[in-house]
Amino acid sequence: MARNGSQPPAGAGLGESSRPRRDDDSHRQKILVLGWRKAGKTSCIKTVFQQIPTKEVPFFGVTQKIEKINYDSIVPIQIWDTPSNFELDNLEVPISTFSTVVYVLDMQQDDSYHDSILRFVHLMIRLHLSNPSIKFHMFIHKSEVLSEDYRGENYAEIQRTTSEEIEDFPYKSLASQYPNIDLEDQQTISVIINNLISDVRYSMTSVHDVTLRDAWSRVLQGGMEMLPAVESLLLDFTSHSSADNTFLFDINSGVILATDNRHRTDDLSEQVTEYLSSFLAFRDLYKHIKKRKSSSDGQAQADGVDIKDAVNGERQTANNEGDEDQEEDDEPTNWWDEEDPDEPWMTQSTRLMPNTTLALWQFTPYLALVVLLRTETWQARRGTIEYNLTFLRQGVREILSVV
Ligand SMILES: Nc1nc2c(ncn2[C@@H]2O[C@H](COP(=O)(O)OP(=O)(O)OP(=O)(O)O)[C@@H](O)[C@H]2O)c(=O)[nH]1
Ligand SMILES: [Mg+2]
Repeated sequence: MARNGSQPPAGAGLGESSRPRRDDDSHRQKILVLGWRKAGKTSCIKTVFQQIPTKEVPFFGVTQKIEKINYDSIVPIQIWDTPSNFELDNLEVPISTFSTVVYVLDMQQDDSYHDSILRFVHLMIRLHLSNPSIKFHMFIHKSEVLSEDYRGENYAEIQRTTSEEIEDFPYKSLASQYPNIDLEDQQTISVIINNLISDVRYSMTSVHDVTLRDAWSRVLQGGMEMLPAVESLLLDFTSHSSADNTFLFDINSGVILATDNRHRTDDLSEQVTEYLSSFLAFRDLYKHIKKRKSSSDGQAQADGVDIKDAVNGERQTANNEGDEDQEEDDEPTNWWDEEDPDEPWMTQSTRLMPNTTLALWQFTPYLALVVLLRTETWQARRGTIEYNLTFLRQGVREILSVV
């Protein structure tokens, strides 16, 4: 797991390196994170995208000014963490800069969440009128604090109140600010209301469990234009390999980027996410694996223990695919041009129950593939599965190269 022990170098992300490198951040999708004071905005961002341990969450200070957090995944993103007194009018960039807004609402604050919902609805309407393609997510946060019954009740109540407030909003009061939209016309308003109500995605979240990663997974997937193509490749792989489910993970954040969507349930995604984060907790053990070039014959070999050796007691097979991709040019043009085919990628399998096995392959420096399948299929068809994997990997590369 040679490259996983540390954070990827800034600006060396997967998506980013598939296109010309730029010093500015205009190529990043911008995600604006808003919310009431102490709702948990900074915690939602930093525990996932900067891997700050949950125990440090109580010590995040008050956010005083906008902080931009860059993260390189399939799609390079920039998350804007805002102070609670943030006003749209103080934004120094046009609203069209943002692809997505995440509104964090503290679900345990029953006394203030109605005010927070009103604020969300007001912001959402103004953002939507300025940029109708913007996507809205509400993280109903700190959910682990409430009992299960109470949590479900609050969750439903917050969604219901938000929809009601969208319906009841005095749209006419914004008519002078948006002269191009006829906010006096009831039919126009009805269309806006319907769009807004159906567009908000709600997620219950907590920094203490996998729900937060799941919510970010919905946010990131919403911004991936290539998602359907990747999903259909995963589906193809799953059926040709007689597997049950396949998940493509962003390794550093532990966020699912795509799945085959076959018999998938939220519970299953949560279990697989949990598995991956538990497994990656051991990543530091392997960070010293590095490739050693033998001076005599130029052969590369792994130095130290690789994950497969450690977990399964088996040899790591060198990953020889991608040779044909190596171009003569000195200038790397695609991210895989920088990949070393002899790099000891991590791979691991776990028998979860007598009949169920989870297998994991590091797929690129930043992506891991997790496959859930029957143990007997794994034992009988492992060679075929690894063979299919080379095609899946190639397919994903091709999709990413045209993005
Ligand atoms: N129980 C619980 N507390 C949380 C969770 N996430 C954050 N908190 C707590 O909420 C408080 C505020 O968290 P922050 O992330 O600083 O909130 P913020 O919205 O960025 O706050 P400001 O920047 O001051 O507006 C901290 O004391 C955290 O410990 C969670 O999932 N569960
Ligand atoms: Mg903050």
